[in-house]
Amino acid sequence: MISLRDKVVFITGASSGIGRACARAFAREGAKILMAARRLDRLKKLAAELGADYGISSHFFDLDVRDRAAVERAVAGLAPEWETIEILVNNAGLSRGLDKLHEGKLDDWEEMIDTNVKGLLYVSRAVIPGMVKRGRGHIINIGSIAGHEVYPGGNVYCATKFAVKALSKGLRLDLSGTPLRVSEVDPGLVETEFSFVRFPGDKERAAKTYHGFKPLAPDDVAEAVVFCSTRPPHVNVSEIIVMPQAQASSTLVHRT
Ligand code: NDP
Ligand code: 8X3
Repeated sequence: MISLRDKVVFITGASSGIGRACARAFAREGAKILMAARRLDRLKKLAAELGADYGISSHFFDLDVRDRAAVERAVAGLAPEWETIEILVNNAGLSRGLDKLHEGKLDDWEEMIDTNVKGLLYVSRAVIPGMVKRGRGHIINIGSIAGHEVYPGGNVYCATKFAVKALSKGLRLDLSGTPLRVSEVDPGLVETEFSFVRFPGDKERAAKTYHGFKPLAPDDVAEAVVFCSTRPPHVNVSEIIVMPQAQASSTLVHRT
């Protein structure tokens, strides 16, 4: 197993859900945590928790991954202590709506594509050259079961997660011959703010997503992420699909 002690781990979308759980899980291993999201108040609170609970140092900044110039500026402006990113967790992402494609809202499409695909690309493009130069690094993309199976109304969200899959595979090919690793962790239903973001203003519908079965907790996913990153250097966990026991596929969830 590789020790994560004092390694710089950069997590996008650390203000909530899976990203937040990843920050805690890596901090538990003694890593130095670099966090970005738009809700700075949340990151500030989490940074204080990480220090109090695990005695590690963390650094956070406000970032909208859709803003290409801001991503470039933020990564280029990191202090020497934080610029040596060893693990990048590309987690920031969201879904909007569950409309049939021919009835879909174009703004929703733009937001999902800009965040889940272009945002992931901007962050990767800014961070990976440093990893290549240093000859060390691991990129862990958070995909989804939605990147394996399309479900009704999932159209564009699923397309973004299929894109994440293609980008993980493409990156692995392009980094061949370097010591860098590329993993993808693809969860099924995880109870986070995800559904509340998908159905803004409809809390009842959002909550229903998780009714009648035990969904994954963000920690379940974070454990898989940490597992990928702690394998010996010759091991690359390419892909992990992690689902609730009650979820057999994107479309079949046993609810009682
Ligand atoms: P949450 O809504 O709880 O968290 C999403 C995180 O992404 C937040 O921290 C949010 O931060 C951040 N984020 C969203 N848009 C941006 C942006 N433009 N710039 C920077 N950060 C952004 O959802 P999850 O934890 O569930 O989602 C995390 C990832 O997991 C996503 O990629 C999602 O697609 C994926 N996933 C989720 C599953 C689930 O069932 N929950 C299953 C499979 C995959 P802020 O708003 O503060 O910017
Ligand atoms: C999130 C899981 O099934 O709601 O990626 O799309 S699902």
